[in-house]
Amino acid sequence: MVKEKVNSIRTYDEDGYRRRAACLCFKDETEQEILLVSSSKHIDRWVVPGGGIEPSEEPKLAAVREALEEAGAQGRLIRQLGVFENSEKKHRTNLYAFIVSDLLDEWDDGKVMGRRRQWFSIMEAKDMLSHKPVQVTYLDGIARGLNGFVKR
Ligand code: UEV
Ligand code: MG
Repeated sequence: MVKEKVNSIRTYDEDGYRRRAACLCFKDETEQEILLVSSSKHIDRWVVPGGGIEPSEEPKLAAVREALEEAGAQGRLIRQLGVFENSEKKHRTNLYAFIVSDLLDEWDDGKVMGRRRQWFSIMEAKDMLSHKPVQVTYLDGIARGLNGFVKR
């Protein structure tokens, strides 16, 4: 199914790269499990929820909006993780860490395109994202101790 976003206008940075924002949606503060959503084109592939930043929209707000639209996830942003470039696709993604507090039973993409969502360990997620090499690098800075505690 092809997604049609009626009200979305793409924005670009000074290099002509499309501006995106995305959230690593963690189950809790231990940051051991993240929520991925199914790809719009291939329902059997998983991606990090995210998408285009709209005109005059703050990157953080775009990231939170995409988590809600694509995953039905509500929660709070806890930090910025950086800007990740996809030189092949010519887009740059502002990435944030987000702690999920609620998963809505009904959400936009669930209804409109049957988008799925699922929790994965960080290691599993890296495997699932191998078809999106830049998204694998989103997880590089996410450290897990042996017993699951984040070491900083
Ligand atoms: C991506 C797709 C993007 C789309 C869109 C889409 O599909 O990437 O195309 O962007 O991305 O994502 O679900 O490489 O990267 O149509 O999230 O529809 O597989 O698979 O070539 O706006 O940025 O799932 O990731 O074609 O640009 O160009 O956009 O969201 O969320 O704001 O609509 P996957 P592949 P490119 P577009 P975005 P979803 P949105
Ligand atoms: Mg998207």
